[in-house]
Amino acid sequence: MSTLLSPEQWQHYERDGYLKLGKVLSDDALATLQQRINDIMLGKADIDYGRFLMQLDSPDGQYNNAGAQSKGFKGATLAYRKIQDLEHDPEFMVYMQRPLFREICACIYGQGTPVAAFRAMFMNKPAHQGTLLPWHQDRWSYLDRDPLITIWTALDPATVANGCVEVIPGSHKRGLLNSKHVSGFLTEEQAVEASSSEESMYLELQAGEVVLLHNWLLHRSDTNSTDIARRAFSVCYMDARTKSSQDENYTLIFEDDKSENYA
Ligand SMILES: O=C(O)CCC(=O)C(=O)O
Repeated sequence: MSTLLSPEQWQHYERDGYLKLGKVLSDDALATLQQRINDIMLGKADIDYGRFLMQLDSPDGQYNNAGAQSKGFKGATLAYRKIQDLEHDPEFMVYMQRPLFREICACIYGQGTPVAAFRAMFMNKPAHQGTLLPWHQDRWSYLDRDPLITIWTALDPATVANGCVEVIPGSHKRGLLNSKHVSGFLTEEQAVEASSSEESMYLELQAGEVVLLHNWLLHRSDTNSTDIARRAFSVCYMDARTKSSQDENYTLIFEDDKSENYA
């Protein structure tokens, strides 16, 4: 039973496939994560960089020209596009394990279900850069079941001009649109159709605000034409019993907790 989110909020989430939660990070907690991610990008964090996937931003905004998606440091710069495996960083892990997120996962996967991080990633649109991310749904064909929820936290104001996430409300109900693509990207024809949708909307957020995203919700994001970076932390939580044919190990975030009183 959810205590932190109201039935109306859950109805909104089920209908539209997304839900804005408002400000979840206090100013102090926000400043801590902003500083931490900059330290990681600049090579100043006391972490084993070999455990983190780090991808540089695209020089021209094109998705296919973004840097290699591989483990390890790629140089001291704020121009990273993606940093994954942040569950290995204590500051980000503490945030991911907040009771609010535990409760949301319990509502989605069922009380007591162990929950792992499929991915915990920093998604960045550096000032006057950024990479266009095409329309897609978040699913991966090598998993034996689909992860259902992503919790996306704005670490900077996210606006249309700096490349906030754009969604098509309710599109999660259409099911998987391109089951042939390993990670849920649409075909060219499907993407053209999605782009002409008059129903799409931009998820503009203040820094520290959070939005829940159903993993089948159609979404994309553009480049950044402003002086302000668009940093965000996006965590896809999945049932920890999920099996991957790629032999990957996933970090447990919430243990199998049968207690009714964990919130
Ligand atoms: O942050 C973005 O621009 C998009 C991120 C995304 O696709 C995700 O979090 O699943």
